[in-house]
Amino acid sequence: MAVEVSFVFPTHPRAESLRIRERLVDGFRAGLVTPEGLAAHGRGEAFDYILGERTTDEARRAAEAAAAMLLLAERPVISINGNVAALVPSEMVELARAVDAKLEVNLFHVSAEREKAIAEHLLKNGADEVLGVDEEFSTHIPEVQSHRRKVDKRGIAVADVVLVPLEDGDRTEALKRLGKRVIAIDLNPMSRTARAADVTIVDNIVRAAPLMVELARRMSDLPREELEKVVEGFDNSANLRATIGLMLRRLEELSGGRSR
Ligand code: PTJ
Repeated sequence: MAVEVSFVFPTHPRAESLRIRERLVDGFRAGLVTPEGLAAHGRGEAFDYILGERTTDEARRAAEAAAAMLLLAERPVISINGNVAALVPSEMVELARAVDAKLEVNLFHVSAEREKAIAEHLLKNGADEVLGVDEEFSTHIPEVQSHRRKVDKRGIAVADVVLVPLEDGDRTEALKRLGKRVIAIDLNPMSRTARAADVTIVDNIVRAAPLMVELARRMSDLPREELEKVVEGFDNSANLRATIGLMLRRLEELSGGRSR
């Protein structure tokens, strides 16, 4: 992906956040990200700001449960949209490799050109195979009300565990109705996706993705019973409540006069 000239001074107090934003804008210019993806990122940034732009203990616990769930899965699939492809392409490829999952392009704002561009981008970043772009293997999940209903027969259609980073609503509930286990990465702990998923990692994907790769590699030697204990010991609703509690405390702190 061609990197535009950076306008971010390294000394800027919000340099990292601005760099991430630039990555997304580069992704938009390269035809990976939909314009709505820029707005979606802004919403994520607001939640990240409230969380203190760090991986909380709650997010780490969720990432552990997610890594265990992916390692235990028989047919895990990682769903890739435009924002994910622009922000963490190589991390998603590494994660797929670490847990032996398939990568599938699945877009909300459907576009054949963008599907192709995203698949090529993932291949350039080391993927061996990318599903979701070959019409021959395309099928539909009637339960899903959006364009995301178009899935790959070799991927999401037959998956037992699906990772849906930066999701947009009804699909998680539909995948659950189909008996699949769903892992979400979403900075909004109040979203429908966050509440419907089996495991929700409330963290910025730029931090959550490398953390998941590290955990998946480290946990890959654990016996199945250990992994099962990690999954069974995780309570998504309690974890989300704790995260919302953290946000409230952070807002209290900020209202006490601290700001950046
Ligand atoms: O590429 P497409 O067509 O599939 O479209 C992708 C977007 C993200 C535009 C689409 O899925 C969408 O409209 O999503 P929403 O409904 O805006 O939801 C995205 C969720 O991701 C929101 O809850 C945001 O808070 C959250 N989010 C945004 N950026 C990040 C994030 N969560 C984690 N890390 C981020 N960097």
